Amino acid sequence: MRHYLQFGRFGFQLHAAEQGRQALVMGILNVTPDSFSDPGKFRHLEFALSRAEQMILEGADIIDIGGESSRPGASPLPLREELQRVMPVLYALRDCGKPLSVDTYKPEVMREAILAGADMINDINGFRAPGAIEAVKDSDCALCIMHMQSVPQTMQDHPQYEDVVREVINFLRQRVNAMLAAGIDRERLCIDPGFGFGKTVEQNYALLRASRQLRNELGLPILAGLSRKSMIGAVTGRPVEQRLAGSIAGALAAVAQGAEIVRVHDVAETVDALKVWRMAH
Ligand code: YH5
Repeated sequence: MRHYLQFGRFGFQLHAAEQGRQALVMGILNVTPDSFSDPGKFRHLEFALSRAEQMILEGADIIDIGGESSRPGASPLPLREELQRVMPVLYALRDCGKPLSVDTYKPEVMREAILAGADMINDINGFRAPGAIEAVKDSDCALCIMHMQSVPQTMQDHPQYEDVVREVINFLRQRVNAMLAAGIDRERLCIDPGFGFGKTVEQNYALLRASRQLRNELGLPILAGLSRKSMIGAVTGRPVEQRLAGSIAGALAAVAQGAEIVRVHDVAETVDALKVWRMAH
């Protein structure tokens, strides 16, 4: 199954095996100022831009800009604050030559980001917020629909499913249908099982093993984000700063299951791993 994904100004023939590899690498760009080390409030912007430049040199295909930490237990970021973090980075990277994704679930941020030229909206909430679908429908940016049970503050407290794979597929199908019903072109959509978002370690791996099934049942490309997550830590026994090898194995496992896009912190290492991986296929 080959997919075309419309990415705003860009279009990708996924699995076209261009550039010597078969999956696209989305580099994670967190824009989170630290008020202690950043009293002038601009160093975080400089830092984010140099990190983006580095990821592009390392072979990132997409840059995913996020202002709000969606880690378990994290509290929501006020709208104004999120805009103040994300928008300057988006404007500054506008002409970097790579598609720009914005990781947000707030319809107001989606609208602003699209006006500023974002090529993808990556919503951990699956476009469930009132007004989210309206905010994105009249554009041509790609849309990543992710599954999450509950909300980031409490999602890891008691993840509960009778059949996690079936329930994630049903959720994603329902969201895809809602977006298609709003008139959104199918070529703009990709889906994501949402590793770590209201799932136990076992449930995360059940979803990883079932990724091809998700892709085949829904007929849409898969974006997978496992980089440095607790599902890697749980198996390796490693703290977050020592999860590189485990994260690469996770990315390759997702690609083996048909994932077209992998969302990672460590771009250079993942690109290398995918280059070698591809030669064996
Ligand atoms: C995702 O999977 N994840 S933000 C906890 C960690 C490490 C990393 C240390 N946005 C995804 O990256 N968007 C995030 O433990 C995402 N898919 C998509 N589409 C969380 C994150 C992280 C959380």
